[in-house]
Amino acid sequence: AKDPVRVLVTGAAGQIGYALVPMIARGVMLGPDQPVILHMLDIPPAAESLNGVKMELVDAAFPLLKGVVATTDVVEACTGVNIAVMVGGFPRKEGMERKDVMSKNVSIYKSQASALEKHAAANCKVLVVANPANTNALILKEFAPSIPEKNISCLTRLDHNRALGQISERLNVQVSDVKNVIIWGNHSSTQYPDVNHATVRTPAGEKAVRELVADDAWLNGEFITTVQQRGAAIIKARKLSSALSAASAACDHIRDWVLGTPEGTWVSMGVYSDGSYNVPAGLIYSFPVYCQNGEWKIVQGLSIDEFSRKKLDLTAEELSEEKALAYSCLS
Ligand code: NAX
Repeated sequence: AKDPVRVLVTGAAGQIGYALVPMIARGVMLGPDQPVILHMLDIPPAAESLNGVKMELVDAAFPLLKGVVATTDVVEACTGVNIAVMVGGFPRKEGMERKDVMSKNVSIYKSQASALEKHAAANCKVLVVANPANTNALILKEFAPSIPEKNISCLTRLDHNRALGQISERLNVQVSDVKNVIIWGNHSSTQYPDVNHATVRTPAGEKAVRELVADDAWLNGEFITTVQQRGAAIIKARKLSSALSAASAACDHIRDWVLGTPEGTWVSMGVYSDGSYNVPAGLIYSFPVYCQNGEWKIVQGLSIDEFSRKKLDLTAEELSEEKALAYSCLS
């Protein structure tokens, strides 16, 4: 039998946490033959509720779940973890300035970076979900210099999956037959959902999404804004932000990272830019990636037309501004 993998979920008493921990304990993230030990962190006001989640995990009698650590102590939470899913953060409340929210999250991610660096297992993989996800991940990277940058990422897989879902609905095809959409840039409304290289599996072979949809006005307009604004549409409908889809996307992200992407299929991940596609180096930016042997690699050589170029640059500019704002909170 395999040794258990220790998975940290921060903000585990929150809504994404509540959807995510049972998925992990059922093997959705790491596979049906991989035992897990869950580490759950939240802050003292949520301690009682966190303990309730722990009670439910015990009550669910998950065969793969070999242990649960539920704590408000960041060192205890981070000790020995192989995977860290950072969902905890400070939400933007009505009337708050962007800078105030940034400042709260910068201080959270700075201190959690140090705890992970000192206490996590060697080669721990980190996924930041909490917003502003790309910039929180960047702060985490800056303050955990001994964690290799290839081990730090942020979640744009939900946006990626939303794009697959929109194409599947529009063409009335199975979502599992659609692949290779791309989310470029920030997990925000400036993200660029790109279908220029996406395909659909049909009985007559693989066909380009552009060819099948045959409506560039929709693909360059409503499709993009629907994906960009989907989070807001969920809030409007549910009076709560996306949770089950975010939790599921976090599992997809880690699963593909650890176990690999299928041959010929890429996914979107927020990763440290090396300057590929003329995206400024030093930002955490969402790119198309292949994963193999536990490592991601940016897909190279895709053609970028003029329309796309502008959109890649716009979301990069927003990330550069966020980075500057985050740094101004440090001083
Ligand atoms: P909730 O407010 O339900 O849960 C957040 C939890 O984090 C709370 O239990 C809170 O007590 C805890 N927390 C706050 N500060 C903490 C700290 N310093 N250490 C540990 N825990 C802490 O929010 P939820 O709906 O679960 O969303 C969580 C985060 O995900 C938010 O930042 C949200 O904006 C972000 N999202 C990111 C998405 C993505 O695709 N990247 C999509 C979904 C979601 O909007």
